[in-house]
Amino acid sequence: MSEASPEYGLFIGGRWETPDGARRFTTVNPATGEPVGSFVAGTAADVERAVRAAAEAFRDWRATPAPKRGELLLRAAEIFRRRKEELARIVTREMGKVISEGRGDVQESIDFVEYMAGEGRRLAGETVPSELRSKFCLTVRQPKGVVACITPWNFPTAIPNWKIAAALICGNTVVFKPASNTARCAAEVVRAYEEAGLPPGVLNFVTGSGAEVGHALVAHPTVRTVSFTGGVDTGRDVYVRGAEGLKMVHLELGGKNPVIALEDADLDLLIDGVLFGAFGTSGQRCTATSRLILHEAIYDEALERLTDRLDRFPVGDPLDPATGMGPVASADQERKILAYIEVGRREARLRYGGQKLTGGIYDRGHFIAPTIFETRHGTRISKEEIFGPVLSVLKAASFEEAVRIANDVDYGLSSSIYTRDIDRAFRAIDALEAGITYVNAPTIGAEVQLPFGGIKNTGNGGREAGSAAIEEFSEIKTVFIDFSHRLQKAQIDAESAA
Ligand code: UN1
Repeated sequence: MSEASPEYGLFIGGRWETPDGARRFTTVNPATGEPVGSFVAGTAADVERAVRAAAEAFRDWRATPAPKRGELLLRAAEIFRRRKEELARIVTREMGKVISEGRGDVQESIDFVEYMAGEGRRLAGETVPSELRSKFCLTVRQPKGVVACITPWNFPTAIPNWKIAAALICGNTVVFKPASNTARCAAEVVRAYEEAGLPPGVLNFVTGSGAEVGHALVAHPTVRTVSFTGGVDTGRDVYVRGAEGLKMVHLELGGKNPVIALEDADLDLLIDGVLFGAFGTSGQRCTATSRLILHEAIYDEALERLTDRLDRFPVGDPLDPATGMGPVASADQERKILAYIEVGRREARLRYGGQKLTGGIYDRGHFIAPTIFETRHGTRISKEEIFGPVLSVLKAASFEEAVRIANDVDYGLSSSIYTRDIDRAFRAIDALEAGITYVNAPTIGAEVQLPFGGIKNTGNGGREAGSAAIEEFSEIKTVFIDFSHRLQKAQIDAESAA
C-alpha cells in the first residue's frame, strides 16, 4: 500500500472491512494516470449486509432527538472544515477539477452539512385549524427508514453530503454507493462522519459497480427511498427498477443549460460568466453552460472576446493555482466528449479548440481543449448533453427567439440571461423552462440553502438542497387530536359544530 494510494474497505455496521476474496479496483488521477486509491468491488451480498446494518441502526437513530442528530452533523461539518485543504487536494487529484474548485467542492459540503445541522432544531410540520370543536390538527415529520444514496463523480464530496446529511438529519439510516472513479473522496466523506461519532450502522458505504451494487441496492425491499444523481440513461433505469418496488426515487439528471445574452448585456461580465460556466469543472457540471444564445447585434463581438480570452486560458495541472481548466475526469469521459466533438465537426462550424491536447504533461492525462462550435439550433451538439468543455453558440434575432431556442431542449435544469433591462429579465425568469434561472450570472454556482433541481428530463419533479432536502427524506404524518370526549364526525358533524 503506497502512501499516495491507500486501500479502503467497505464500511458496514461501523466497521471498515474487506470481505474474504474481494476483488479490488483502483481510482486514477485523470491528470497524471497515477493511482489515487484502492477499493473493494462490492457484491449483492455486501449490499445485503449493509442494508441489514442500516435497518438495525434505524430503531435507535430514529429515536435520537433531531437536535442531537444535528450536533453530530455539526461535528462532521467541523471535520470537513479542519480537513478542507487536504480533502480539496484529494478531490483535485481524483476528479481533476482545478484546486480552487476542489476547495469549493469541500466548502459546499461544509455549508450544507452545517445547514442541515441547524435543521435538527426545525424539521417543521404545520398546525391548522380543525372544522370541529375541541380538536387539533397538525403534521409531524418522520424518517423513511433505510435510504440509498447513489452519487456521481463531478461533485465527489458535495453531492454525497447533500444526500447523506439531509437523510441523516431526518432520522434515516443510509447505504451510500458512490461513483467508482471518485471512491476515495467518498470514503473520506464517510470517515468524517465516523470521526464525528455517528453510531454504527447509521451510515454504510459500499463501493462497486452500478450493475452489481447499484442494482442490488435499488431492488432491495427494505430500501424505500433512492436518491440518485447521474446521467439520464442510468437515471431512467434506476427509476424503472425502483418503480417495481413502489419506491420513492429522486432523480437529479442532466442539463443543456443556456445563457442568453441580449444586445444590452454587459459584455465583460458576460465573458467572465461564460468562461466559468462553460469551462469550469471542464464543463462537467449538470449546471454547466453548454449553450450561449447571443443576440445578433452582439454576436461577432462577444464571440471574438470569448475566443481572445480563451487564448489566455491556461489548461493544465489542476493542482497549479494558475490553471484555468484541468483534465476531464476519466478515459471514458474523454472518449465520449471527443465523439461529440466529431459530431460537431460534421454538423457545425468549429470556432475554437476541438481536439485532445497532446505533448508534455498532456500526454499523461485526459486533456481536451476548450471547444466552441457555432451552430444553428437543432443540431445534436445544440440539444444533447455533452458533459465536457464544449460550448455551442447560437444566434437569435430577438428576445422571443432566444427564449424559444433556450426552451426547445429535453432538459430544464439551469438557465441564465444577461441584460440590463429589468422587464426582460423578469419575463425571462417567468418564461425559461428550467428549475434555476440566473440573471447576470452564469448557469453554475447554486447555493445550498435553496432548492436545486430541474424539469423535463432533468428529473422527476423533486428538488434537493434547501428546504426541499427535508421533503426528499421525510414522511409526513397527519395527526388529529380530539379532546371533546365524544365521537365527532368530520364532514358530517361539522355543520353543527358552529
Ligand atoms: C452538479 O452539477 O451536479 O450549482 C451540481 C452548481 C453547484 C452544484 C452543481 N453548486 O453549479
